[in-house]
Amino acid sequence: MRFIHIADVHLGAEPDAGSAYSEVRPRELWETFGKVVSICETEQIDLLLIAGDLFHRQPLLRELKEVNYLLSSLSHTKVVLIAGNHDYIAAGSYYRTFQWGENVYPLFEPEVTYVVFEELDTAVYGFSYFSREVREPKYDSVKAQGAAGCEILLAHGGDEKHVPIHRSALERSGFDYVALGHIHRQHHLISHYAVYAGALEPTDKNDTGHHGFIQGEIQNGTVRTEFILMAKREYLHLVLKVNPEMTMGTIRTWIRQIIKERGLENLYQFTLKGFRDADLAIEPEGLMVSGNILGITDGTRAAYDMNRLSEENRDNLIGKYIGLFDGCEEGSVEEQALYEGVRALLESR
Ligand SMILES: [Mn+2]
Repeated sequence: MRFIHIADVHLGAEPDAGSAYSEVRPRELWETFGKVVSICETEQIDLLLIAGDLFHRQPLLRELKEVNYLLSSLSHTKVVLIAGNHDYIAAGSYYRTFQWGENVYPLFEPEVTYVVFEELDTAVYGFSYFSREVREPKYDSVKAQGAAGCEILLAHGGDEKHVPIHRSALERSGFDYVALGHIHRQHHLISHYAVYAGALEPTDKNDTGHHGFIQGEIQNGTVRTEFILMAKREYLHLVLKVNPEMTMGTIRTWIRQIIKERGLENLYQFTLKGFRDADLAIEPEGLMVSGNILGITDGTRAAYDMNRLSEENRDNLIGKYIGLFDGCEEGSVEEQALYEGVRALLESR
């Protein structure tokens, strides 16, 4: 039995991307979702598992029609989905009445139910959110019922306000695979057994790292999973260590070079660290060389020549202040206080 597990597609979101991309980003979420569906078709995947938050908010009727059109085009793949905390089943939700294609199986109940696919000897379990928050650890008591040879749990949450998940309880639940959603970072909760697919595309500037989906196979009770990179863009938070030889011009060239190497499509946040020339004033706005830089933080320190400053200021407060830090360790809080203090004293002179 071969499956693809996706989560947190967040269709309808308008990610806080750089101004250069904010207009195309909502469409890209749809395109990547469409790409996953076409992979299911070309590879004749048996099951597509959608572990919640397919939509960023209450889905519009036309959005459901669009999704259903894509999913109904699948000639072989069965689709199972649950609603998460973002697309929870509200009182007036179109999820309540929507007529899905016959290969689509929503588990839209507030308590666990399951669907059995006899031809795959597989059962998929899950429940949906009916409110933005569910604080009960509802997965703790869920158990595989032996409804089929292969049993899968679709689950959404794992933090305090969204169904806290206890690993030990999950381990005892008896499933062959737990397809998790909600946490946007792809990772194994329990190796190969309980896996967060991560958001299909990053939807927030803090969704750093690779994004895509999980492709897996269950054979004779053995699960193999693999992460497939799929997202069109990645958010990168990078630290640049400057040195006193650098000017604004060289830093600008450096940033351009990094963006070229790491991908023009990606979205960047830079933090400058290290020692800059004491005469160099860093203006982050002057370093915004491309529309896909979301921010630049200056954390550099002026490279003061402490020996020279101490000599020149032997008779005043600056010299005495430097003297207090004699022998302080590199990178220590004391050293930081030394540089901050000297800067303040020089500026107030
Ligand atoms: Mn969620």
